[in-house]
Amino acid sequence: ATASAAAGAPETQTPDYDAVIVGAGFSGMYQLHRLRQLGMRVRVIEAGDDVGGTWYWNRYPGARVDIESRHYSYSFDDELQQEWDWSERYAAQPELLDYARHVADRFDLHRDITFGTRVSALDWQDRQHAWTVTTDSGERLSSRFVILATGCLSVPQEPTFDGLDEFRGEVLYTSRWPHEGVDLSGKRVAVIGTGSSGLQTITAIAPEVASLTVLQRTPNFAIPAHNHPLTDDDRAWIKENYPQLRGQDFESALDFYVDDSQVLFAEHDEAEIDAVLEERWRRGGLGYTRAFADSLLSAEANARLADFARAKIRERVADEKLAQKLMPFDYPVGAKRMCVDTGYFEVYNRDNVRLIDIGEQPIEGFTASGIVVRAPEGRGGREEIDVDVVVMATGFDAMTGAVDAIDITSDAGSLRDKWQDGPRTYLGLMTADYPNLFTITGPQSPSVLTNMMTSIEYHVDFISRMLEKMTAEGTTQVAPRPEAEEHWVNLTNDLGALTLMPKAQSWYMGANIPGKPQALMPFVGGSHVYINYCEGIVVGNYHGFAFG
Ligand code: FAD
Ligand code: N01
Repeated sequence: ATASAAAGAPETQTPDYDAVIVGAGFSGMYQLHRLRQLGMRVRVIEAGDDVGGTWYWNRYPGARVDIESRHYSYSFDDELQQEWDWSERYAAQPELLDYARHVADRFDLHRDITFGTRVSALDWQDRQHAWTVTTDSGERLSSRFVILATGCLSVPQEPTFDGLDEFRGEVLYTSRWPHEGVDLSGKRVAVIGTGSSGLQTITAIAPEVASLTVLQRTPNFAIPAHNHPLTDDDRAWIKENYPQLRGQDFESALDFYVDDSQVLFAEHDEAEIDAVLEERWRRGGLGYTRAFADSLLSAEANARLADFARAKIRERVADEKLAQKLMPFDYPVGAKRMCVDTGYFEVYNRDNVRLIDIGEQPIEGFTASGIVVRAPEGRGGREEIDVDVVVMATGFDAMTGAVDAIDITSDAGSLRDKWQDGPRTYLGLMTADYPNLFTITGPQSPSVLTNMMTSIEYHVDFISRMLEKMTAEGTTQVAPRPEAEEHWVNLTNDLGALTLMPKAQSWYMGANIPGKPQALMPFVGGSHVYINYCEGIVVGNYHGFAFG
């Protein structure tokens, strides 16, 4: 049932809704606002009990953005950005959730959102040009369009360990942290996972817990945040400069301006290189890898960035052997998501913190009182670590997890089957044979490699413009042409293969989920390139899309 084959007016009555949006994080909220402005009848369905998505669910201690708030915030409404005051350079989760609630109140979004309800199935009705949407409360409704605002990092990865059920302490997931908070003071705590969530949690709880055991499978590169409270003057400056800041964001590779270098590594002389890296380190944040134009293309350039970052770890950790264990050696900088930290490595100078390298001391399982690992080399046998609380900071089934969790079918069969070897999309926005179904920041768009707020706004605007055009023209169906999709899949894969990204076992590659097909999921060509490409497609009368 491709769009072109099914061209023509739909057979029966008007669907219940013009659009159903799945998810009420920053994507779903803005999409609702935009479609309302077009006069569409819209319903949002959200599994959580409030807006905010990521910032509703991830309430672990220390959770905060790794992109400064002046970039990581909505740009679509000037009054909104002028009236909102960020308290810190990098906002923390409670403030981000407040911000999401403020936006929902300000634009009166709640009345069109059904909370506490999960979309379980979507079935395309080719003759009606509409989707049948089924929820876990048993409701069925029809909608012309469905927009998946389901998030790239919204399905937690919950690894199993032998004996976990027998553990009598508390098991907490960073991604589903209890809303009432948890008092960890004086407790013996273990954290499994040293990605961004793990690093932030570890840094925040180390001073208050009795003992902290960190179980590290892969060490991570971390760049200092240099976070600080914003002064009134800072806020005034930001508000005054928003037009310029936002303009720069939409024109940059990462969707936030970090002064991307245009100079290749080899064009620098030796003396310059350290100065360039020191300056990037001083600025802090994710712009570190933009120090050279080819940081993620040239193994030599990348190795230098890695050496420099490792030397910084050495400076921060008193014990040399421990510092060595905390250094990543096995993958290029930036090929796994870098962390942005505030005092992470210094945590290991504390007497109450112990690092277990899972490579040397694998986790053998759990007992009623704690975790069993292999004893340190030379000692033989097992070691039992008694703890009161285990924190799983074990990540997400990223990018495709939330889409795959919904049973999506059309005449072409199941989308899960279509994507069994990896996602296939056109522009990361739609997939052939599943008409009128959009993914915001979907796989094969820049999404997770960028400031997500900017990527979200661009996708929402793209979708909204397309639906406005369709309404004006009286068309009721759109899908990518299979050959356009084939081209885009090949282009994104080929671009990815030119970079160092596939050299890491990362969640970008699906490598963190046992059995998941390995494919580089985000588009690596830069958001500025992507936006220009998409705008070219719009100018070309939505080249590659078939309307009916
Ligand atoms: P989400 O915020 O994930 O919202 C999706 C919503 O859809 C969720 O509320 C979920 O409950 C709902 N949902 C999913 N499936 C269904 C279903 N079947 N039925 C009903 N509802 C469903 N990005 C950055 O750019 N900068 C950062 O600093 C940054 N920090 C992050 C920190 C953490 C801890 C995490 C986990 C992610 C971070 N991200 C960051 C990425 C972040 O996910 C995005 O920035 C952004 O919040 C995504 O918004 P979203 O609305 O697209 O998705
Ligand atoms: O998840 P992760 P995350 N046994 O997948 C380990 C965003 N974010 O929630 O690396 C033992 O990065 C796993 O080990 P390995 C950001 O985009 C941003 O931390 O696979 N260990 C890894 O160390 C980020 O990248 C912020 O070898 C196991 C960790 O668990 C993304 O969300 C904050 C294991 C998971 O790390 C995901 O980050 C938080 C097992 N069975 C999140 N399974 C900001 O700072 C997994 N691990 C803005």
